[in-house]
Amino acid sequence: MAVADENLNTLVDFRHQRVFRAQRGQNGMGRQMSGRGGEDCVIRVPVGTEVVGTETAESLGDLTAHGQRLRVAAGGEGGRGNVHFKSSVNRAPRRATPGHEGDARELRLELKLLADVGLLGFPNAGKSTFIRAVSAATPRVADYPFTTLHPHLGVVRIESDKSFVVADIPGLIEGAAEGAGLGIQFLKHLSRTHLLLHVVDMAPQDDSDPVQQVRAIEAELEQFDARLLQRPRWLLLNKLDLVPHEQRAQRAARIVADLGWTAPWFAISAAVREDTWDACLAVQRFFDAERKAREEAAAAAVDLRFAAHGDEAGA
Ligand SMILES: Nc1nc2c(ncn2[C@@H]2O[C@H](COP(=O)(O)OP(=O)(O)OP(=O)(O)O)[C@@H](O)[C@H]2O)c(=O)[nH]1
Ligand SMILES: [Mg+2]
Repeated sequence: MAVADENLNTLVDFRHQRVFRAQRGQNGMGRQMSGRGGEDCVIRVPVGTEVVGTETAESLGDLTAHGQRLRVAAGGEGGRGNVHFKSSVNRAPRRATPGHEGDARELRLELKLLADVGLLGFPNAGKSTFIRAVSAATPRVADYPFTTLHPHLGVVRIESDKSFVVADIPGLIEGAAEGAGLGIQFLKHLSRTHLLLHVVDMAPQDDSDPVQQVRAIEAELEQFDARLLQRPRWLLLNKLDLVPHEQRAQRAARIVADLGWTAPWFAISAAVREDTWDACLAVQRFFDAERKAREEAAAAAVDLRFAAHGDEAGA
């Protein structure tokens, strides 16, 4: 039995213990006693864990809420006691069945973060700086690549009852899909997000070109999972503060035009928190609209059902 536990954040405990055994069922006994069923073995996993059967590679389920339980293998059944074999002929049977071993099953646990928004970008683009600017999360920020080695989550609280979760993941570089840099292993954390924020350094100190950098990340995404490219993705043109005032609008407009970018984009400075909040408000509006559309679709489905029943009644 796997149980989601919000107090756990990682699967590291499973490095040490890899085999879990539920109890074997007890044998059946005399005196009208059946053997007890084997006790379930409870495995605590972080919220967001997906359990996959290794043999079939089939997902057995997602544990997405604290306390949610998933039966991944059955414990041993108890044996039946002699009373089950009693008949009019044999009133004191000496028979009972043995208890059984439980299922043995090889499983793979995969932890996927439950974030609404995923940050994406080259190392040093300013992803961690952004999440620090807009949430209470405090991932390390430094001027060398691969400062972030593990994903971090930050909650962006817009109003008391409106918030969304952003995942900061390690930077990607060209060739990540083939394992360069920290590789692309972290992209799986983006699989459940609804919106990607692609952070780009719009004022690179070397001669790299922001447009090229966006294209490079897109190519990695496509290689990893083309569906990620279909996901809504907005641009955060970061480090605006490094661009002289009079060039800002023009520089941003040129990048957007060169990319042929049609989705929303924002020129921001994560370091001095310029326009970072505007971007977050837009993200919240995106989720509000998404929720409204979902609710309307659900309401329309109900209407249709009523209409269908109405027709039946009329016929
Ligand atoms: N001037 C300026 N510097 C910034 C801004 N945002 C980030 N930086 C700097 O850029 C460097 C990298 O920032 P990080 O937030 O660590 O970048 P990251 O994208 O998380 O990098 P990795 O974790 O290595 O992938 C740090 O030195 C930051 O201080 C910004 O808006 N303006
Ligand atoms: Mg970082």
